Amino acid sequence: MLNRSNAPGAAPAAPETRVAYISLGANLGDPAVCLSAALDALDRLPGVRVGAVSRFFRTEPQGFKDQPFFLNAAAALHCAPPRDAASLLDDLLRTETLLGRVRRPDAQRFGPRLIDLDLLLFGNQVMNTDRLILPHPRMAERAFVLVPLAEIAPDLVLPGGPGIGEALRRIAYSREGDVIRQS
Ligand code: PH2
Ligand code: MG
Ligand code: MG
Repeated sequence: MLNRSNAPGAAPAAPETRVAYISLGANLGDPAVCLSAALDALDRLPGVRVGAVSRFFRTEPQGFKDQPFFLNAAAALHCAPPRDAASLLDDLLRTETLLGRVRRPDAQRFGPRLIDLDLLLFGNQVMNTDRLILPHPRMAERAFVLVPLAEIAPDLVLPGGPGIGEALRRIAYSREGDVIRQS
C-alpha cells in the first residue's frame, strides 16, 4: 500500500500552531507600564509570539468593589509546539512573579494586584484539572474580559458555548470609550 506521507513531494504534516487568548489586568503601581512589560516578557517566551493586543480599558472592579479601577486588556498568543496550555500557565505565573507580584495566602479574593495574567482559551481545548480550567470559568460573566477580547477576536466562538457577541449580549454592562462598568 502506498504510504501517502512518504509519497514524493508530500509535505510533512505541519506541527499545529494554536492561538491562546489571555486577559491582562492591573490596578496597583503603574498599570499601563505593567501591562506593557508583561506583553514584552510574553513575546520573549520560547514557542510564544504575541499577536493582536486590545487597547487598554479602564474597568470597574468586579467581585470586590472597594479598590481602584483596573486597567484590562486581552491578547492573542500564537503558540508553537511543544508549547501546551499547562506550560503556558506556568510561564504566565512566572511572568507575574518576575513583574513583582507576590501571592499571599491571606490576600483579599478578587482584591487589588500589580499584575494578573489569566489564560482564557488555548485553541479549542476544553479541560478541567486542579490547576487549570479551560475555557476560563468566569470569562463569560466579565465585561472586562469579553469587551477587550471581542476587539481582537470579534468572530470568536467559545468552545461548546456562545459566540463572543452573544456572550456580551447576555451580561449587563456599560461602555463609554475606554471605560467599562458592570454592576
Ligand atoms: N480581576 C479580578 C477581580 N476583579 N475587576 C476588574 N475590573 N478587572 C480585573 O482584572 C479583575 C477584577 C481578579 O482577578
Ligand atoms: Mg484574574
Ligand atoms: Mg489570575
